[in-house]
Formats: sequence, C-alpha cells, structure tokens
Amino acid sequence: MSSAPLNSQESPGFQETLSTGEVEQYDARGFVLKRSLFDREEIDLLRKAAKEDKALDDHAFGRDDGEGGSVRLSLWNHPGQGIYGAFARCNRLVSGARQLLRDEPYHYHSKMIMKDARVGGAWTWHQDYGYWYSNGVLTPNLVSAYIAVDPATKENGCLQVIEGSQHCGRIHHQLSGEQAGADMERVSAILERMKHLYVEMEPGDVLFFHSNLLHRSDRNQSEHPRWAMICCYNAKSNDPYKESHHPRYTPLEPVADEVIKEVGARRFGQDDADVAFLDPNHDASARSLERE
Ligand SMILES: O=C(O)CCC(=O)C(=O)O
Repeated sequence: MSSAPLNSQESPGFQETLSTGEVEQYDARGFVLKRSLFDREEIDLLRKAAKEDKALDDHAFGRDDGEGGSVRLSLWNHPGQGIYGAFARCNRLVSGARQLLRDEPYHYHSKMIMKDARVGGAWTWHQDYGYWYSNGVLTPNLVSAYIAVDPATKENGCLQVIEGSQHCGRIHHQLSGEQAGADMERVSAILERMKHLYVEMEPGDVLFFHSNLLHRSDRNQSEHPRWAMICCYNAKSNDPYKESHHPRYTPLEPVADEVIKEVGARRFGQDDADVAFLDPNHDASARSLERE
C-alpha cells in the first residue's frame, strides 16, 4: 500500500473522528451515529466490491433466526490488504474506536451482514458481549462500527437499539433458533424503562456502538437489500485470557483514509476492469472467514 500508515496520534495527518460531545454521547447512550463518514465514492466502491465478491458469497453462512427466516453473513478475523481491510484500518474508524475505547484498538473481526430483499432474516435482541464473553474477553470494552452499505430503513430491517442499555451490564443469553438472544424477561423490563430506537441510515453513515448495547433487527420484507459491514474492535488492555475463534491482541496497522480510494482504483481501474472477485492471494480477509 503506497500511503504511509498512521500509527499514532503523533502521525502527520492524524485527525480525531469524534468530538468530545460525541464521545460523551456514546458514554451516555451506548452509541454515536456519524452521518456520511464515508463519501459516495468510497461507499460505492465497498458496495460494488462486496456484491461482486464471489468469495464473500461462497463463505457466507446462514443462521436460523427462530422466526422462520435466516440471517446471512460472512465473517473474517484479519482485515487484510483489500478494500475491506482499507475500511477496517482507515484512520476514520480506528481513531473513532481509539477515542471510544480510550485505548489502542485491535481488529477483533469484521463481517458483512447480507440482509437480502424479501428473505433477509431477523436478529433477536442481544448484546455482542453476550456472544464474546465466552471467548475469554474479560471486560465489555469493545466497540463495533456498523457501516451502512445500502440504505437501512424500518422497511428493510434497520438496526434497532435500546438507548443506554449498555449500563445494564451483561445480560444472560440463550439460544433461539440458531441465534443466541438476551433473556427476554429482562429485555422487556428494560424496554419499559429505556428508549427503543430504529436507526435509519444512508450508505456511508456509521454507527459506533458499545458491546453491551442491546440491539436487534427485523426481517427484510421489502424489495430492497440491506447490507452492512460491521468492524469490531477490542481494546489492547482487554486482550482475551484464552484462545478462541477470534484473535487475541494483534497490532492493527492503520492506514490513511485515502487508501480506500487507492485500493478501489486499483481494483476497478481501467487496467483491471475485468477483476470481479477478490483475489485470495491479495486479500487475506476473504480467506480467513470463520464461523462464529
Ligand atoms: O445487521 C443486523 O441486522 C444485526 C447484526 C448484529 O446484530 C450483529 O452482527 O451482532
């Protein structure tokens, strides 16, 4: 990659993604929504790459949602050098994660949620830390960045959150279909006390959210796909005490934001306009998909 990596706050060109007020908002509400964090050209590159990516499709797996549908996703542990890696390692996301974790972030995994028109399944109420707790992660100091690839609306099953629910701590999770969900007796009590929000997003918007924030999404019954890429970061100081299917602390090499367009230009430029799928030799992200 030609651009110099941005490794620290001292690096030239380093910019913080979030204002102090936004960090405070995250602490209070468990999430912060950054509208248009990626511009049209960047998100179009991501969408085009993902939708043409045979490897992503081949590695996708479905999970019964317990409501008669199935959620489809692909997941990978290491960001790689390709377009997915350029997003997961770009300064805008890494700096945001660093501000929210108050620590050096490392890439815990990324996933593409492929909620297709008419068939994309529902996600039950859960906390990500409810899933990750058993991976030897001792504290919930992890953050996810949900990047809207397609528009996300109520109709096509946008993310829903319970504002401030991260303050409830980790809630017991149990299986419903093939998905683990939070204890519904407790979720119902929380819903009576805290605000339930539908997070409608445009392509390029990013929602940073805490690993204990309760979230869910409805089935996509619309004619419109709702894909999203979610990059999850753990804090260096929260290095899991044991091995699991997601990595322990592995230094992340952040890259300048411009790298997204550089990678996109190489991938879709005149010279390689016929490249339709990720080259597994150049993009480790598509080779290390794992079932969660
Ligand atoms: O994209 C969605 O609808 C939900 C995804 C989700 O909750 C997750 O990956 O943990």
